[in-house]
Amino acid sequence: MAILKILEFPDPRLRTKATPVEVVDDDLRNFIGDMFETMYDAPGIGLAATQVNFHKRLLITDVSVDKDEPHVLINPRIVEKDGVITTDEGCLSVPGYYEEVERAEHIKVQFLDREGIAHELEVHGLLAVCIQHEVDHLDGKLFVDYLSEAKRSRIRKKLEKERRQQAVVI
Ligand code: GNR
Ligand code: NI
Repeated sequence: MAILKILEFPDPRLRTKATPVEVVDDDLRNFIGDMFETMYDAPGIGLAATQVNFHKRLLITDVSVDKDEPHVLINPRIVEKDGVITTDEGCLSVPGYYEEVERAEHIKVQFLDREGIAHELEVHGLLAVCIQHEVDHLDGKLFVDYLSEAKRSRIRKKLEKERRQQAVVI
């Protein structure tokens, strides 16, 4: 197992559109293990492969308090969306910033699990929000894209400045 490096906004690699997973094999399952270790270590409630520079359609989540409800969604497809929910969203690729985002409150999603078996899941609330946030990553989209240009560029400038200062220290 290994903790993977998480790409941070405005890294252009976060804008990559991920392509479908074609084979679910042991290599992929090992990588999924590394993704869970990375997500729980961060800590976060979700992680898309895009964030760890792997551009295949794969995401994981665990929104439980006890961190004992892991979900693996390979080639996820959101086939129904209903209702509206506003959440204070954060992102491991936009560290330190939280902003309100509106999404569907209830979704139906089709996907393969880590054995390659097809499932359909109906979820609502935070898990639905998290899956939508992760599917956005797979399409190269970030929650800051829902904010005003002014807010997004303020966040980008602050993160770029922080990174420059880190570069000096190291
Ligand atoms: O850890 C995370 N918390 C979170 C909170 C509200 C809405 C979405 C999220 S996902 C985020 C982890 C992450 O960046 N996943 O891509
Ligand atoms: Ni994110």
